[in-house]
Amino acid sequence: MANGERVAIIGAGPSGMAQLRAFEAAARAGAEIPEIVCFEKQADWGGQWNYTWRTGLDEFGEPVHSSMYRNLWSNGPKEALEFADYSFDEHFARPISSYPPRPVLWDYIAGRLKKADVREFIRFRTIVRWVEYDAEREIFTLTIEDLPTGETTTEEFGRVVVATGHFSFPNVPDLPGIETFEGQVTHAHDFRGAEALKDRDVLVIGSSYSAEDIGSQAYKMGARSVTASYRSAPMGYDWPEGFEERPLVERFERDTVHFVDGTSKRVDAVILCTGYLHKYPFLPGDLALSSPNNVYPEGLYRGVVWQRNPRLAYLGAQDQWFTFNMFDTQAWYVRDLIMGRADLPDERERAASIAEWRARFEKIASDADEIRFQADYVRDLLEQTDYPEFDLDRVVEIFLAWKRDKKADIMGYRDRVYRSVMTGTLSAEHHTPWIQELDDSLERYLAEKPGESPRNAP
Ligand code: FAD
Ligand code: NA7
Repeated sequence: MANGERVAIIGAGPSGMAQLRAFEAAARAGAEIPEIVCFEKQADWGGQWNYTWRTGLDEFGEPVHSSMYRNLWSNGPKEALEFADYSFDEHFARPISSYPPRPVLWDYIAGRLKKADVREFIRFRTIVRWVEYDAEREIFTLTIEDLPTGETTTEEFGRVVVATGHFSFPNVPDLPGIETFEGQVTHAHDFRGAEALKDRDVLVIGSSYSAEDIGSQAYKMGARSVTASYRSAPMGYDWPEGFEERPLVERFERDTVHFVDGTSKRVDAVILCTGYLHKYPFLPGDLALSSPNNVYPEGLYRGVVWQRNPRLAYLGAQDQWFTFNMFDTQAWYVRDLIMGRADLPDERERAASIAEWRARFEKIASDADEIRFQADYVRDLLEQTDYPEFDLDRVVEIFLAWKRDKKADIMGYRDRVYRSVMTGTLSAEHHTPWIQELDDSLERYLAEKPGESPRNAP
């Protein structure tokens, strides 16, 4: 670590919070850590998990970051994302269910840091507008704006960690005839709840997580029908009556959508679940990652170090089966590189490593392959640092069980329970089946029975 080197972390979502935790863990163990500043444009931490009712632009005229909606429940088992250094048992002091709603996971992520006193490193409501690199001095100059006052300043850093996520800038295709559609058109990024879709005929476009979950939300809230339109392949679940899949849209005509198989349907609302763009408006082209959403984006050594300038790192840039504990292993490794505890190989060696992983990535043939690929990726990072070890093969098994449970019952899988890899605790059953649960608050979730007061609230 260069003497007095300062580290900028951009974003205080789960990835940025992991980076803060990584440095804090080293400091707690007696190491001298560099000066850290974390810039966060929102008023609170948690990134996507920090729900907002706003859509479009926020109160400062900035793009709203979060794409999450009311009534969003974890779409994968919590046993697959649990931190190895802070278990759900430690946070909630009793078993909870395997698929908690958003506020419960937000509480868990925040709980780990509340004990760690790192909030003081975060400058909230502060946006990074631009990053400039001076190769001669090996210094980044960040232009930052304090959003409430509009005051703009510059600051110098030796290292930059980009933790701004990549599910915030919507990918919005221009579909033939959509300009004639008379109903409401939104992108998943702006979707905040399905209550208004009751008794409506709803079309979701896409066949990945957002289409599956927003379609399911619409069904749960009483939509008259849900149609999901796929481009490559249908999701293929055994959907309940009133929920069907159709191929790609050929064209819209006023209130009717025509599909490429020659069928058509009248719909009231269209939700584009067409994914997101990797977009880093604060980075010049030579520092900005550009990639489709996949598990091994080009240009990142060990999935984190920017090959063209290793003083820059990205966290959470890959498509995600693993989330919170993967961000941790990345953050621990980046911390160790910055602190000189891990050696960075030279450019050629890094390129060879990227090429090797990319070759393996190209051969991925199924979701199960992709899950194992990401587990091996996490394992590789885990072996480099002192992040507490955990059984990745067991996590893979949990992911595969989750896939089977979804296949068996797409509207009921969230009622299933799994055993923690970290503590061995078997999850509790939630008091209300997911399909009937309309209240996603922490209070109701933690109540032993609906209507009772919460027990052991953290
Ligand atoms: P983010 O959470 O996106 O956080 C990035 C942070 O950077 C934000 O706080 C943002 O305000 C800040 N930021 C951005 N630009 C700037 C700037 N220029 N200056 C300062 N700050 C900036 N994962 C799961 O594990 N389970 C789920 O059930 C799940 N559901 C999801 C549902 C939806 C709808 C979406 C979109 C994602 C979901 N995810 C889920 C994945 C989710 O992306 C990760 O869990 C996690 O939030 C990623 O963390 P991150 O810190 O990398 O990015
Ligand atoms: P994803 O997982 O990137 O998926 C995007 C989907 O959108 C995918 O099914 C794409 O089809 C489809 N797509 C993209 N462009 C088009 C066009 N032009 N026409 C039709 N379909 C299209 O994004 P999600 O929002 O589902 O998930 C992202 C994160 O949010 C994830 O982590 C979740 O936890 C929540 P394809 O299969 O490529 O043909």
